[in-house]
Amino acid sequence: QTVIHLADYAPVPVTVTHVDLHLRLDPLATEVSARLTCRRQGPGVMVLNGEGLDMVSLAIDGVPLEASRYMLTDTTLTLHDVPDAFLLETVARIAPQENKALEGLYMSNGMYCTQCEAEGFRKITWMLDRPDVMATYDVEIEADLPVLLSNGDEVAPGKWHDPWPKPTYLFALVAGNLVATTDQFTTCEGRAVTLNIWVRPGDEGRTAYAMDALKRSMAWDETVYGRAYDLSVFNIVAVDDFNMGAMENKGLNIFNSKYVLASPDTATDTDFALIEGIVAHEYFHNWTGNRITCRDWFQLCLKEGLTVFRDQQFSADMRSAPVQRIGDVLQLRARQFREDAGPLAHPVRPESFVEINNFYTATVYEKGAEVIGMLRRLVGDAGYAAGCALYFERHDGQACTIEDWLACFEEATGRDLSQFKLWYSQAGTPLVSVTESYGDGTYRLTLRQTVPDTPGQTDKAPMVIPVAWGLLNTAGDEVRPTEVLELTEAETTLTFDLDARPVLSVLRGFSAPVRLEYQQSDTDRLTLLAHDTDPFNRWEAGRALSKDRLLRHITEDAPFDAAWLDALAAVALNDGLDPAFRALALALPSEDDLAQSLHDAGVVPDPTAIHAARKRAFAAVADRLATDLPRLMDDMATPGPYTPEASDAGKRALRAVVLRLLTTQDGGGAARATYDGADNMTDRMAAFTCLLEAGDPNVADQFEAQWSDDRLVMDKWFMARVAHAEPTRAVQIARDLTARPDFDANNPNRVRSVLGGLTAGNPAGFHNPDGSGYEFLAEWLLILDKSNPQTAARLSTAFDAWRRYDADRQALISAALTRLQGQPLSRDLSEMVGRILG
Ligand code: HT7
Ligand code: ZN
Repeated sequence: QTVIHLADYAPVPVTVTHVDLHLRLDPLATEVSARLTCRRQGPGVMVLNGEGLDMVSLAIDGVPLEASRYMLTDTTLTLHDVPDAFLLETVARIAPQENKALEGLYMSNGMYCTQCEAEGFRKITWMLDRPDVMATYDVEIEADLPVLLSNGDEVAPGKWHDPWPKPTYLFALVAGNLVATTDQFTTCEGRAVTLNIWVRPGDEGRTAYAMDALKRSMAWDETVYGRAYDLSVFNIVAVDDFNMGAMENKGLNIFNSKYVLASPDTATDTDFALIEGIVAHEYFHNWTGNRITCRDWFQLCLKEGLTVFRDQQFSADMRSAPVQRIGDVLQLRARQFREDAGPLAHPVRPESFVEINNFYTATVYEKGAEVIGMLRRLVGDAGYAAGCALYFERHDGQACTIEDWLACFEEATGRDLSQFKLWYSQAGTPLVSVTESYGDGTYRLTLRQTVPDTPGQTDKAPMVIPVAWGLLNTAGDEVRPTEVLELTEAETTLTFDLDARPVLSVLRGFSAPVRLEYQQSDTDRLTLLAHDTDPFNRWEAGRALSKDRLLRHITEDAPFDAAWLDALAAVALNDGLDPAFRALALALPSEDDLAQSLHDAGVVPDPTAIHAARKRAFAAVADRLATDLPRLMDDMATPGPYTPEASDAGKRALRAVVLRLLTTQDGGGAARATYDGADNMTDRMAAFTCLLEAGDPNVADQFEAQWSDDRLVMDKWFMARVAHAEPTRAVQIARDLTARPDFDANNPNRVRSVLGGLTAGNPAGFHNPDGSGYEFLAEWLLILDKSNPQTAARLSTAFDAWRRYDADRQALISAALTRLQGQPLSRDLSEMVGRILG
């Protein structure tokens, strides 16, 4: 395995400034003619990337190249003795129909499409396939298909010109029988832009929400970041077979159809929110990623962390900011903290990799976004705006590094960011311990930070941690509003004169991606839950109380205490609070969160016991609220036609939690009534999952009979069947589902529904002590790896927390991974298995 190191970066000796492509499309014999305008910029030979290409011809400046002047391997084309400036002409032949890895040029439902990030362009033609080579493009597509799309502006049918220099990873091509929903947007610079969303015929009724989200994103980026769109057309295409969520190709975004298509009948509120966020994310890349790109793949967080931060800001502005923040933190803790705590931990800017596709991670994306949020907190809103403005002005059209980004903030604000930069290089979630004392009118608050060891990294230096905090009195009134303490040393103590012992609200708004070690009393937590002025910490206090109860009751089957149940009930019934917030407060910590917390406390988690304790806790909450539940269901009704607006979605979210509570009491009566009466997919799915858990014998067939023709809805069905199965039956159900004719192993959405439904959706089922879950996953990883290594490698992360568990489970997982290692694996999966095993 070749390991690539950040330290080895060197610019190319010969670069490409313009790419002229002509593609004659054919499922098994597509011909790709490329004319590359090349220019020497330093000493050395020119090595182009090319993989799985059949060479038809090769010429320089119109003269066929003699064999002695080049060398062709499976992955490279090396040219010797090239002039200082020349035209390189190649013709390659490829077979898109046989490409099941969904990288390069491939076919999905008869349509041609591309995915070039990170290194897919080399599967289309020979080129310097790296982000620091930026070229303008002319593309001509020949195919007997009605819609032929590429980047930039269409200059003639099937002919496209992209005037903005871009790296190969932003190249895209789509050809197929597609229909468009079209709209217009006029930028603040007066440019008229045609907006198209291209879908398969029949799906055009489901594009309105994505179009609306696109127009709002364009307006928001102009208002908040001063960034306007720069071409006359912006195309989005929906594709069914896609490895990730979406791709920001210049002027031609390609989306997993799951993140474009939505109607009230087929998509849930969560789907609508995801569509809004992902449409915004890909659009925002036009500036953070496309106009200013990454020098090399180690700088991935430069575009991804920043763009996630921007899409989170956008969603917070479109919806409830506190609810958005709580959701973002839940995601961060579930995915990134888990990653940071295990064998796959790596810095936000990794220093080496074998396969870059394995580093599109929660650390690069979500922790990368948190780092931007901390930077903004440290330099202030005005400093952040000034730093961004300088970045856009100075680096437009360039391929940049984290150093370039930080230098803009240092210059714009005069602040030294050298210690802050450690956030990019030190892996692991810092632990901040909080201790406090009060006596003789003095309050003393001490914060200590440690950064845990992670693979390849020990003895880490203290980081800059912005800790937002405030104080309440025991009656719940705020006595000190929010201040930000910049923790830069291993330990810091603050002292204040106060008349009475305060209640501390610390890490308000989750001001830094750290774990807190803080033994706060129940009384203080109850005060914060009832009164904190910081909505995030209000929720956090309730979560800490719930988690504490659950952790205690995993090993002891005692009644849950009334104070906690009363506090949850008070939030649930508080009509002054946003229903979405109430729903979040009532949702108990996840099974995986509890397993990690037990592990952190030195206790070996038992997934079966965790599942049972969570069920008991849920039943206890339901008992406490029993008389109120039917009224709450009625109060949260959303009369009138469905709208995906956050206010209605919040009510439906609370109804869904209430329905789950009611189901523990009535065995599914209310869920059945909701299912039968539902006029939207959000309510229907909420009821469906309750009925599956209640063991309703008919609902799975009933759902299937109604929706079997709808692939996206059926993905939900596949996932719910596994995630909401009784844990001892989950593996068998998953196995049976993979044997169905409509289980398509080449469709990543379907595969993720079943395998993710088990590994993430049903941890007690996946960790069945007989090891059947591990066997099942390993079998499928091996199958998938043959056709789609990227998806296989991603799914293998389900094994990453294996060292948390008991010796028997560890032995079973390690045996499954070792067996995998003994097989011929892709670079993607073998790197992952090796890192997970450690
Ligand atoms: N920049 C994209 C990341 C990406 C990707 C997307 C689809 C398929 C394969 C991919 N490999 C990498 C998505 C984004 O962050 O916006
Ligand atoms: Zn992105």
